[in-house]
Amino acid sequence: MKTNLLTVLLASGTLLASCQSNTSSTDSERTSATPNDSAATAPAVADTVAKVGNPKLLHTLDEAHNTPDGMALAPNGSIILSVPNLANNYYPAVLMEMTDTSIQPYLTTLPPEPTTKKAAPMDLAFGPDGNLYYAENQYENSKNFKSRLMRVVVENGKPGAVETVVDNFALANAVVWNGNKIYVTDSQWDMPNDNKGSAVLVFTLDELNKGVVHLKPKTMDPHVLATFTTKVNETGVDNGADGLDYDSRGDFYTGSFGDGTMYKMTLKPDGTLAKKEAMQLKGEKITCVDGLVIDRATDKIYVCNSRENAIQVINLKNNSVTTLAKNGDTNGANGLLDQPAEVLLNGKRLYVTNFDKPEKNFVNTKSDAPHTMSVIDLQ
Ligand SMILES: [Ca+2]
Ligand SMILES: [Ca+2]
Ligand SMILES: [Ca+2]
Repeated sequence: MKTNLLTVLLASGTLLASCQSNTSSTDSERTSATPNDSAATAPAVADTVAKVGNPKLLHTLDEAHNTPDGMALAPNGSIILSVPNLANNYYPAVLMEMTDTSIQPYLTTLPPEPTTKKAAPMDLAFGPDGNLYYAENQYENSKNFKSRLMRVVVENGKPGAVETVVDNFALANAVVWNGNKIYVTDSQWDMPNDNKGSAVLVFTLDELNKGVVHLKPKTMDPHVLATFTTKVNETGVDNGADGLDYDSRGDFYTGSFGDGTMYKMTLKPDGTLAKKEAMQLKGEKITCVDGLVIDRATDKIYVCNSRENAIQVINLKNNSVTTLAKNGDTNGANGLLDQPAEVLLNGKRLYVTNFDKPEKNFVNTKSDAPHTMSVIDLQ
């Protein structure tokens, strides 16, 4: 009898819509004091059944942590998570520390950029000096090259002072350390003759320790390793180079958020660029590249396809593309993908942040509660 009733309820669009309406108004009341509250403006969305793969719920975040983005594996085995709160920046950006069973504040005093008065941490990584570095996306606050690379000084495992190490990025996004060099993508490194530009830049730890590096916007600054031009499609997004990592041979890979092109960068022994090439991939199409991570044991790239609400895998042995997980237009409940932004691999467990801040023509159509982290256990 109960089963029958449940079936009737689930099968009834009217009853289901009524349930959603109740949920939505409850959220509105709860968060009425928060301007631009995504939970208040977006009705709850019916979960769609996972189409591909089996993402599971890891953590649910409250409205004060509405837009999780970057992740870094800490020396103690926990994961540091950046929460820029770009979907609802009424709440200040923070860093969280999480394990598989806990999530708590790590650093809630990120210094605002002086002109935008916001902090905006994206990807982050621990350096060889033990400090934590994070890239900023101030682009949504200012198009005038206000983003920075920041260093959280870590002492005895605890975060301390936060200082600027590089400024004048447009939209600093992903970071990765290889040896004593940090590589950073700027998804909006426009040039005088290219307003669809983006770049990968590189800095040595020694240089960062000598004082703040001031980039020269709209130039081929000496720190620029490679530049890219986005082919703007029906999404209208001109953001370029986004996720970044290197494979077992030390070759670097990035991809364009706006058009989905994957690029391979081969370096000379002195670290300068030998070759930049658009990858010729086969199999499933990648339409948008957000965060990515490379498993250097298998040389597979795990790519967040933000537009398609999917995690895709590029096998670098034959450049084939398969889809690991994909969902429809969800709100993220039960761990279903809700516009994945970044992936982190720890053993055979793939951690996924659900950014949930859609652009035009994205599968995900609404920023909505719950705000979530997912995991996918690899075979
Ligand atoms: Ca641009
Ligand atoms: Ca959501
Ligand atoms: Ca959503």
